[in-house]
Amino acid sequence: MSVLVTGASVGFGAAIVKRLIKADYKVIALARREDKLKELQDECGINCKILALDVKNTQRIKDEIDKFDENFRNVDILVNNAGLALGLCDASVADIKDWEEMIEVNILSLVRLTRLFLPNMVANKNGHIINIGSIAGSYQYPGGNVYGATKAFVKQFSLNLRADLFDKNIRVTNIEPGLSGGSEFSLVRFKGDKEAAFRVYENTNPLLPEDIAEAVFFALSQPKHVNINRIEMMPTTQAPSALSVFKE
Ligand code: 8X3
Repeated sequence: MSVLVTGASVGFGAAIVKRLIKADYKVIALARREDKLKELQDECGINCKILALDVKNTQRIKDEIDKFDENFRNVDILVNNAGLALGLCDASVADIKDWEEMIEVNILSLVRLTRLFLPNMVANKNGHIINIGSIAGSYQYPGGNVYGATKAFVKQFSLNLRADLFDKNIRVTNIEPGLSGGSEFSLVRFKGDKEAAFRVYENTNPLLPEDIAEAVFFALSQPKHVNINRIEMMPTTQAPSALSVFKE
């Protein structure tokens, strides 16, 4: 039995890997950057196996994991953490390529991986799928357009999975963080613009990757008869804003 964590090289993913290693899980850390994964493996030891592949390469991921030894190849916990936001532009000027990439990673790769690993969980009558969603899936904000919509998909997909899996001993949890520092999220969103990324967190006290990792561990460590459907979490200093009204 093992856990597969996607997007594991830095940020939430790396923190989730470390938290689960600490709790004695066997963890497969998947990401594109092998050098970062090697650092993670050095820190985590033999209970961590690394796999340097793009999360879009879903069939290859499954094929490589099938070749792992029996401690790792039987994935019964899938943490779909890989995802990204690209741009914060008004919908009328946003780059369509950014929209397509977010749909590709946040939706298509997530559903493909889930579909590939579910049959084994069903056969074993045991499993847990943890999706990393976002508050952007519930609360709209200017420029959030397609990013928020992908996270709304992940939220509803998680709930609908439960409708198919409640009688198969497979749990599904969607974790929905708000403003989160300590990751490359904003650097990626602003295409490497460090100043713009810095300004998002300047003088704030955001969630940290360790907070999200703790929520993952909380969902996993509940008694077997308890399914945590959703965890919506924000920094204490963040709140949804009032409705906007444009006055001419
Ligand atoms: C990250 C939270 O508020 O930046 O998904 O969209 S937010």
